Amino acid sequence: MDPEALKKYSALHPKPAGLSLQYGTAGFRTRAEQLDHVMFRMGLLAVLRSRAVGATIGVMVTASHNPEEDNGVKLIDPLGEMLHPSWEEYATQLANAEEQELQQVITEICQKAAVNQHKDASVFVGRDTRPSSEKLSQSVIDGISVLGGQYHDYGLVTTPQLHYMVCCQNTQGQYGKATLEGYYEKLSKAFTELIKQCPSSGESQRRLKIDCANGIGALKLSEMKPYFPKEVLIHLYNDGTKEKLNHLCGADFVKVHQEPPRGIDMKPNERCCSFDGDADRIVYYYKDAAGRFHLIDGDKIATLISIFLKELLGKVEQPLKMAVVQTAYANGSSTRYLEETLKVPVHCVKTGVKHLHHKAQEFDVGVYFEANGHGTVLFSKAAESKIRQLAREEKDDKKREAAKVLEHMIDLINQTVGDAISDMLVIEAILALKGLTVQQWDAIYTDLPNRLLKVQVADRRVIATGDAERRALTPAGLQEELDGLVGKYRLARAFVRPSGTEDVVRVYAEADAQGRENADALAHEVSLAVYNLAGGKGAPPQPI
Ligand code: 16G
Ligand code: MG
Repeated sequence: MDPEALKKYSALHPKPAGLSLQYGTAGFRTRAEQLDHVMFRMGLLAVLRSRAVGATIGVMVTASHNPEEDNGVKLIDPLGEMLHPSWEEYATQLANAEEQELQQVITEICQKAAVNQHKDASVFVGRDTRPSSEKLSQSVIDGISVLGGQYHDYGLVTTPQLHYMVCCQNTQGQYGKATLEGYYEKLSKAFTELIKQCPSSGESQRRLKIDCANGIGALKLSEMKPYFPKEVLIHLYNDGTKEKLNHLCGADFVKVHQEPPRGIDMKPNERCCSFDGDADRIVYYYKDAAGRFHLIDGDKIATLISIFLKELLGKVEQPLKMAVVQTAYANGSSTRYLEETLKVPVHCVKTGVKHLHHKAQEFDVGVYFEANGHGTVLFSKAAESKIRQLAREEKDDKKREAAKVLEHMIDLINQTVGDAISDMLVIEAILALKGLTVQQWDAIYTDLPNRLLKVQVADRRVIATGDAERRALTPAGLQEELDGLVGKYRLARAFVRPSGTEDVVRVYAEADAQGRENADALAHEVSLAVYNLAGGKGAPPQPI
């Protein structure tokens, strides 16, 4: 490391005085104009991480579903996973170091993490379509270069595409080719093979309308279109040519508001879906003949995929253990359906992709989804090689055919992280193979009415949670209060947790009833309890 060069370049990316940021659930995220120094320093950190693990590391510049004015950055570990938690702390230290401390903090990280400064370093960089992203990714590159790292700038890519590239690179091409073309070819080939076996269906059943949140998903789907078989009739909306990123559209808007995005023309019973701003989340929905909106969220996506995989695993007759991983936000009806009807074990973990991903790795087949549409399926190495072997060598036709379908699913699913493009193709293939309409899919179970609210408090850290965020451990008395409120309603559940991305406490409530009144009333009562016991700020929450 050349201390003079570091000083000189760091001065070109100065840290605003007094600014302190934290590497949160999904990296750093805030107003774009506050992030230049963070980007430069994450370039530095990626080089250190690369040297520590002896592999290529990814740096993605994106703020996902946040407003267009925001931006963010997250690091990607060698197999396409989220940055290891022990390094999140280094990221925070480096981002917050004052100019004159920078050198010292780097030296400390190198000592603590046993980084060999003389090793080669390689970093892949990608960015979303935000106006600020190009310049900020240049700052990442400055950071990589000043520490002597090599980089490959993929330019505009979805977040999951960059995860995919990193994994391909570090598995010497075993996972696929580390190019966009390689990604398109792998996915479209697997998809084409799957739908070859489908009963031919009418045009209306094949059509899918996609709200791209005015983000990167639109660009990448357009690039991918020539690779799709002609049976695929996708129509892109909110492609970023007219409106602002994530504004009144995208997966987050649809999930939170439980209403259709603007800018999409929805006819009754048409299958539609929304991506988020960096295309790592997806939700489906439709409007019935009476004009009622039906949301099909991550829980129902997990259920559809689980039904399909369980059937196939039954056919191949292998002792492969499958489980579903959810968070406390999963609708109670989905958990009940998976456990009681489908008889698949369900595990609940803390919010955030890294927690779900980690848990899902414990099984031969681990299906994980957050209700908000983040999710994928992981196959253990052993399960994958067994399935590939059966697909090649099994004599029994039925078993071999089932193994082949599983093999194509393995290739179609982006196992590095939830991927809206890959998840969409998985879902479209399953619906086509099973001959299911969107209404039939929706009818697998009925969601309990639910409501999400936010409460402002002086310090959200006064709330500590346990049991995968399902119980409030502090402040004293809050959980007892919540138990009393929940006890008033049928099939009710509620929990509160400090947000990892916003300065608020989140409240979730669900309760059985014809309409949403009970869920709304419970959510309001829980919000008041938080306001009263956890130091509420401003006016008390009002009834919905
Ligand atoms: C981040 C997480 C997402 C989680 C959300 C919760 C990743 C890639 N993203 O967006 O999984 O659902 O945070 O936000 O891990 P909250 O803590 O503000 O509720
Ligand atoms: Mg996202």
